[in-house]
Amino acid sequence: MNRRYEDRGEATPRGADAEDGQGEAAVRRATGHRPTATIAQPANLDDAVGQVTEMTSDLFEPTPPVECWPERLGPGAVLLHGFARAEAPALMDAVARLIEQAPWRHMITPSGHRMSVAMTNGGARGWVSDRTGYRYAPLDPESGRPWPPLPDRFLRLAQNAAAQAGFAGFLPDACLINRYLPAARMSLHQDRDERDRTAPIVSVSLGLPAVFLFGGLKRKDPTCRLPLAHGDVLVWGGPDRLRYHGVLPLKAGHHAALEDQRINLTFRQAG
Ligand code: MD3
Ligand code: FE
Repeated sequence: MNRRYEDRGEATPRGADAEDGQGEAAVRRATGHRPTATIAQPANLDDAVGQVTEMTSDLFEPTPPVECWPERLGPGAVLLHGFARAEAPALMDAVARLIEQAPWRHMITPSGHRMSVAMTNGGARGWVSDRTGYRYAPLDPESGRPWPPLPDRFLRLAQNAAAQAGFAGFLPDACLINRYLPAARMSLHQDRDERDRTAPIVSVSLGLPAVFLFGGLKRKDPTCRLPLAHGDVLVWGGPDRLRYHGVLPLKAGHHAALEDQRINLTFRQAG
């Protein structure tokens, strides 16, 4: 990730918002279709819906129907509404075990600001930031040990989601785990620290809802606001891979399972 703009965001509380304001009039959902199908009634959407229904039906037993539908946001970007919802408790168990090995920490940006989002990582590589810059590192700088391995369940979910969005063969080696408490945010930035940018990024939202901002390939391009709910999975690849994006300050609330938190898993092919 290029967090140069995170610095500015942390210093100026409305940073991401300010970016958003100017282009608001021009903003429109880039999506081609509205959510009109569910697991129970997959009839009238395109093939992708059938695939999602088929590939996720196992996950939803024994408590169907859980709503799950794909929404195309761009040529390489798909929002899989509810895709991880049935699995969320198991994902949270895995996160709880992982943070025993690699606890949450607030990283410091190169300009010396403490990020409002707490982070940790799983996988062969983890994203780190400090005064010297941003990078993917094989060792947790806090412990000097390798990051905890990617739980199998994480890997399967990320690969299934990528395949649904048309990115077969996704093999993430890094999972950055972000924890938002109320007011935490992520300013508009690009993710460009990964070596292979032909691979997509898969992100899983859990807990409190957030408003995601996605912009264009240039910082000044207008942004769209996209509400992200518990269980939503985003896939960004191809021509959308380098879009600017961010998260507005988290609104306080209570989520039945995650209480006052939002947790976001982002899977990357970093090395
Ligand atoms: C669009 N995280 O960790 S995930 C990040 O919700 C990050 O915690 C946000 O941005 C979060 O870098 C957003 C969705 C996401 C992730 C990567 C992208 C959207 C993206 C890369 C390119 C374009
Ligand atoms: Fe990002």
